[in-house]
Amino acid sequence: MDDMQIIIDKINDLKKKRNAVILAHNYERGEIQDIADFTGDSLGLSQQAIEQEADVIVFCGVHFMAESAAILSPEKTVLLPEIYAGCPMASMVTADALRTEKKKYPNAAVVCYVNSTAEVKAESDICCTSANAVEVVNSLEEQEILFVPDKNLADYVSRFTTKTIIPWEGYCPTHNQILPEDIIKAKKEHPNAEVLAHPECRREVLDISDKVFSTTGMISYARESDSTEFIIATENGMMHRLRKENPDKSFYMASEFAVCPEMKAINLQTLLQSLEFMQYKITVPDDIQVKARHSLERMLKVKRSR
Ligand code: CIZ
Ligand code: SF4
Repeated sequence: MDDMQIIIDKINDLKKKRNAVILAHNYERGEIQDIADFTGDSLGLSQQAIEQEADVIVFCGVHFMAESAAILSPEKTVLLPEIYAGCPMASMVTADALRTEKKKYPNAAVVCYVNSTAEVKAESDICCTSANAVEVVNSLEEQEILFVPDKNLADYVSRFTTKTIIPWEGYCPTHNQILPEDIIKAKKEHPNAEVLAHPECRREVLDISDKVFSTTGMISYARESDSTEFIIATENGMMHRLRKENPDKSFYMASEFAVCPEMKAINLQTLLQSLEFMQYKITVPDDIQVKARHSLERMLKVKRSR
């Protein structure tokens, strides 16, 4: 038996012993996605965390995702196998800075992308994900929307609403560095491919893409579409799942640099250690938890598109 298989067997044994469920985000390493009980986007995985009867949720993703699971399932132990796995975009807005900005727009509703800290969620009226951002914004009564922290998602939403969107100056470094030139080059190399882009990409990229989807939207679209070739403008962890689920179709990265180091921080070894030592427990202080849960639960009542 090779070393890798030994680790995999140990993880599966410990998982049973701890009555744990392993959740992996679509951007995680292939081997982590393969060993997980469920793969998906942060919203889908948080909903799995609520539904599962397990005592322990091992969340293979970044900090804000494990935090959301802990907020929505406070009775379960939520573990993040690598405590330093954070989201640079989530760090671009703090609760203090948001409080200051809110004073400038007293009539605005605050919509916060789930890629944000629990403190920021607690300061917001409602959360959204890339799968439901337009629906969430349009579900609100307010005409002015302070949208944090992703300026690119804010800009995308502004095209599907009559509301005034006030964007925060945050962005995802991984998606933001995908450039129109990358798409043009990829299209030249693969003229029959459809371009699927994530709304965290800049407008100039979305403008020359065929479709804009969240990761879950891309997965269902790639399955349903008659096309057999796709150029994918999002984090490269998606290639694993797309290729695995569609062995007869071809997927090309729009940019070879679209790799988020934070989403690659967890490996089989750290996952094993997480189950062995029950680390790292993610908890949210009660007062923040209650307010952040309100923003998340309010979002869950709005139907998701893709
Ligand atoms: O919401 C998520 O999980 C992220 C970060 C991306 C997506 O489109 O699924
Ligand atoms: Fe954050 Fe972007 Fe990495 Fe996702 S891909 S965790 S948004 S930095």
